[in-house]
Amino acid sequence: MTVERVGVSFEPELLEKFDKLLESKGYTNRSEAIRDLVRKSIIEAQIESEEEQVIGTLTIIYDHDVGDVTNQLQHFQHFHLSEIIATTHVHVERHACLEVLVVKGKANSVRKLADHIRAIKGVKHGELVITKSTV
Ligand code: NI
Repeated sequence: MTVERVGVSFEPELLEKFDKLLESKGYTNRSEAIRDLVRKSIIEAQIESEEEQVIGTLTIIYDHDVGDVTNQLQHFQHFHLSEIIATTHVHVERHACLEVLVVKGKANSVRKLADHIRAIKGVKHGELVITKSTV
């Protein structure tokens, strides 16, 4: 892979703060840190687009004793085979379950799917993280 070198100017105070941040995050060189920040910005902009193909996780907490929540979640997942590609279930407490769903598809479909799952009675909380495998 070829690379191009670019020069970036910083005010000394800003550079000092940036270097401290990099040290605390375990970066050993500025270039890798700046590349990661650029990738993050590009991905954030891309996943704003509704048509963009994305991959991610939906982490939910639910109470399996509330109504029909377990059946509804199972049914929903079997109905969305191509978008929900893997799940992990953890029994957290006596009544609380955590489930991580690996999701993929168009950004707007994945967001709608997450909204529907959050809206199921018994699902207390759902956090969607979407990203892309390539920039
Ligand atoms: Ni459970």
